[in-house]
Amino acid sequence: MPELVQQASAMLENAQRILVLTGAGVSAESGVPTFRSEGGLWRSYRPQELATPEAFQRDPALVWEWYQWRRGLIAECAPNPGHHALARLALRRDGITLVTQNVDGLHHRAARDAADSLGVMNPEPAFPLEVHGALHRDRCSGCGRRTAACTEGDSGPPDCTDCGAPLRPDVVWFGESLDPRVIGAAQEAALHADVCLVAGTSALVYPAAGLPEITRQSDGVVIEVNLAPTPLTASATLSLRGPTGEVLPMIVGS
Ligand code: BJW
Ligand code: ZN
Repeated sequence: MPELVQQASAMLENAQRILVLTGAGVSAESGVPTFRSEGGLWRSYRPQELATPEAFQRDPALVWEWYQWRRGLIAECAPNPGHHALARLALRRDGITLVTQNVDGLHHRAARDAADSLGVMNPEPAFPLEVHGALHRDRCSGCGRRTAACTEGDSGPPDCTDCGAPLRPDVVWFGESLDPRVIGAAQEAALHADVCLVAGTSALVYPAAGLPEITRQSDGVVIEVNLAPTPLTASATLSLRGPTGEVLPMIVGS
């Protein structure tokens, strides 16, 4: 492991452009449940009943209640050393594109903390492309207008004040298209990256899971950090086994 850490650090140090792709594992040490690992949400809940447009049409109150519960959980969580290390990396160096599948907003919070502690005015370079949306926003299911997440509405989703359709969390459900500008920017960054650093994702959900392959096919290297093997492991240049909260600060600096 120390040798792999050294190799990964050197690859990152020498890279001009780095794409970092994160998943739920990066927030696990903050107390945010993952989806598919032990204790993950999809081990107790069926995604078809909660995270599809059909589920929301069938039972908007159930889906809304589940997301309000998750918003409450996330409100109790704070960024961990993995988030902090990535945020500081993005503010210290040019050429870093952070892409997250997470909807918890913890990378944003880490970016603001890092900007404060480094005395940097603008935290934006450390804000990730959020390819699966963000829980801190709602979106109207009718007209698409985005608003800050509603903290009320325990008995079901509130109605849009513009068109009267129910609000929903501004996240991407199965079978829904990702915002083409957001996933397009991530794919562009993957194409030009010398290194794709993939942290805490099962790499099962497409198109996000295809980003490392784009880097690899354009002669970049892929470094994976995960507690367990994934479909990416076999083709990764380096695969580091361990918690992201410990391994990321070791390879990108803290
Ligand atoms: C640690 C750790 C620690 C734990 N340290 N590691 C190509 C092939 C097959 C299927 C498809 C395909 N293209 C599209 C599809 C369909 C589908 C898909 O990919 N299905 C597969 C699952 C089979 N994709 C879609 O539907 C996407 N849309 C789309 O493609 O649009 C075009 C289209 C339109 C119409 C019809 C068909 C296509 C949308 C996907 C949206 C995913 N949404 C969710 C929910 C978001 C909202 C919410 O939060 O509720 O996104 S599902 C869930 O999975 C969430 C996550 O972002 C995503 C990925 O999960 P992630 O982050 O990888 O977490 P886990 O839990 O899976 O893994 C955690 C990992 O961390 C594990 O490996 C652990 O070992 C590790 N770990 N602790 C280090 N401390
Ligand atoms: Zn509306």
